[in-house]
Amino acid sequence: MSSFIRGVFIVSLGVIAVSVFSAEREVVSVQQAWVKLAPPGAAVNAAYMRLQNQSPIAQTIIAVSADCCSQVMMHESRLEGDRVVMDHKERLEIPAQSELVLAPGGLHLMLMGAHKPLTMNDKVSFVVEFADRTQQIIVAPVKLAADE
Ligand SMILES: [Cu+2]
Repeated sequence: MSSFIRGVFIVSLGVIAVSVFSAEREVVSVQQAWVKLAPPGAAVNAAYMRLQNQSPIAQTIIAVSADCCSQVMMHESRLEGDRVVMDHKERLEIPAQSELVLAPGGLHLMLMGAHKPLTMNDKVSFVVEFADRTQQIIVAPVKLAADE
């Protein structure tokens, strides 16, 4: 009898653990997420998307990871003279009831250390971590260009 009770206890703990890990948020909605196909031999890929914050408080992304790659960094491209340089960003803030656009020439996610080269129509699954410790999963296809 006691082992039966223990079994029930373990099962209910499992349910709690699952619900904590899938703390899915609907606070930020993501549109037009895509990963740019890189030329053969390129070491990195960039990812772009529109992040819409429907909540009355700012949402801050503090880390991103992806299943394809060993590291994802948050970058911002800018022109320095006639060349493009990229600044590393520690966090990306999406203002309250506003949106943050990651697009070519500006903010982007930089995918580094691909386990294998990304090819057309691959799906990259990102885990985005917010400052409030919640996470959101974003799936983005590999394409040559953004949809119009
Ligand atoms: Cu970059």
